[in-house]
Amino acid sequence: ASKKPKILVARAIFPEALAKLEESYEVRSNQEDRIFTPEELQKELSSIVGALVAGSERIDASALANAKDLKIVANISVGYNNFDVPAISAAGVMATNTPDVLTDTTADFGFALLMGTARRITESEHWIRAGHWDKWSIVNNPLGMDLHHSTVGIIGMGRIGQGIAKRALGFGMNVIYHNRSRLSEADEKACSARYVSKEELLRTADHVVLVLPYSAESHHTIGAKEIALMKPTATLINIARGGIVDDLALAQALKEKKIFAAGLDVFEGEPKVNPELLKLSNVVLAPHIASATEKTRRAMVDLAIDNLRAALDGKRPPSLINAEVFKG
Ligand code: 8YV
Repeated sequence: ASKKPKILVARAIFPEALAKLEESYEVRSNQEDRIFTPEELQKELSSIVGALVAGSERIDASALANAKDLKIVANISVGYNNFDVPAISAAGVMATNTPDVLTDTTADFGFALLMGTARRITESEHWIRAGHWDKWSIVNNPLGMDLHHSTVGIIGMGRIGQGIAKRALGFGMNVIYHNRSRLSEADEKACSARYVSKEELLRTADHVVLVLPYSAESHHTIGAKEIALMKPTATLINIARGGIVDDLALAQALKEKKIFAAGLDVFEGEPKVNPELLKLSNVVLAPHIASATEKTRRAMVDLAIDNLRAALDGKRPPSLINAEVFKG
């Protein structure tokens, strides 16, 4: 029998990263990438000391019920709404995420979605493929909304929100934001962002970008009532989490042209997408890819591994969420 500590890698990772892990650990890997059922996950966690997981794995009291040897769950993701942190802490398990390494890549994508939505890029491609180009005219084109000199309203002004604000400055945009707490004066200055109430943001922004973490409090931050405050010319971008937006209310509003368009990277109940959204042309859809560049996904896996190794070596993991569990 191997004396190496046993770990679980719950989703497929890059083969080189897996090979390195196998030098130090007995790895139960899941390279076939079939998502575990809650019962399977509970069983998998019962015989290991550390686990690399992703948003697809819900880590709560039930998942941890038999995890007597578990020391760390390392999320390959910055958002950790798949973690019930109090339950993980109660089980004496360290929880970690992957901040910073994905900030710029995710902010880039937020901007890509913003531009693609405002300027109707996917609709334009469909227009060409459907053979409509020969009917073009000055007025009959996929006419979009401008970004330059418009007002962008960012809800959730953490690292990624600030990254979007800095990019917006390059487009001469006016940046307003809303957040649980105000940024320091220095941080506000660095991205020339003005703090406003959520209501003022919704009423005045030409483009609303959502980058806040998901929680019970942020559930349906944007629903019918909030959309009603927005300009009919406004766009809405969600790169945060499904559930931050009431997708059905959004689909209804887009159908009735209450707002101009939406760009969505995340969905309620993903990977399923509300069928009402799929019927619309004024929505740009992406399959949760804001962090998905080769370089960044590798950096996320590497940071999750650094967290796992540190915890199993008795060191403080670099991105520890529940500091109270660490006994140095
Ligand atoms: C992940 C993400 O790809 O980091 C996050 O919060 O949403 C993405 O980068 C996804 O959560 C997979 O775990």
